[in-house]
Amino acid sequence: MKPKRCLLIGAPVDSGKRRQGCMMGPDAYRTAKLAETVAALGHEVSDLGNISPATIRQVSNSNKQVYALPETVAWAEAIAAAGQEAAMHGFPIFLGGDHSLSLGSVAGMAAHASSQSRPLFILWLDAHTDLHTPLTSGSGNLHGTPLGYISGAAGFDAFPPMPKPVPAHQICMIGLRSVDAAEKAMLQDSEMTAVDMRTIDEQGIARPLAEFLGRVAAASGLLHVSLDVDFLDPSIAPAVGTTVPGGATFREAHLVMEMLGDSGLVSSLDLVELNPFLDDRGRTASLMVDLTASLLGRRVFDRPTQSFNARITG
Ligand code: 5AB
Ligand code: MN
Ligand code: MN
Ligand code: MN
Repeated sequence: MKPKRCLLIGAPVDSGKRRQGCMMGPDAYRTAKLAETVAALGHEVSDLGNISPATIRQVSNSNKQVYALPETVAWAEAIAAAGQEAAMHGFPIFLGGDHSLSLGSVAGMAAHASSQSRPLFILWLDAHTDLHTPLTSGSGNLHGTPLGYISGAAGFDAFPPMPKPVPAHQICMIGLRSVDAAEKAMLQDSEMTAVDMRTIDEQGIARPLAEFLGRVAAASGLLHVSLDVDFLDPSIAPAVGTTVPGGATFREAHLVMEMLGDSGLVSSLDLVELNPFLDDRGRTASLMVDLTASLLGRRVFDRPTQSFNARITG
């Protein structure tokens, strides 16, 4: 793998849901030696430290259930600005923080992609679709809304307008097993690719991923990967507030990251939803670090690098 310049951006946003703890995520990744692990693979790594939210403004929403909207908007603004800046200099890795982080990270990557005249593709590795809007969310927890915002849904007036909403056919979700009725309705007539756990059971995880990567490659797209801890089965990744049984296994998760690494297509990464307060002696944080290592080139044996594209395009 060509060495990358990896830029670690700590974003301890914790306002996307009521249960606290994700604020400890960036330091848990540091404790689990993320920077050292990535550097040992031959990459250059700079830890840019933790960012702070922008100034909190009074914003409101007609859904009174919505929790901590002004704080979450302020975080999204700061994360988008830091991300867009970092993307000009290297490969941003956003250390969350809950999944409301992606309201900022993807906005930043969309602005970057647009400045490069490249289409942005999104891979969402998650038990959930996160397609709500501040108007449809039943829980009022904004960590369940980033894909709604990213895809240009209405109801995000409190947030800066998405620089360029990501077209539905450029979005792929893998790992789904908890989808709300309103989210199903949004998926109904949409061109988003939604891969649930049953599909993975029946076809394996490699096939739908390869199909999506083939489309990213054909469009010369940039690819942002958003890895929610709850993509993983809770038996291997207990440190998350929203556990759903029946998630990706250890090998399924590593295979996804290895294929992503081999594709050479990934341009930015979110590590989100880790709640170290719920962890078991740091094992979830360490697994997330190991998955990042697989994405960045750690292999048992090297494969011929061309095999992936040959298989897809040939
Ligand atoms: B996560 C739920 N759909 O809206 C909601 O962890 C869960 O970022 C959202 O994927 C889970 O509260 C958000 C029930
Ligand atoms: Mn600069
Ligand atoms: Mn999520
Ligand atoms: Mn989730």
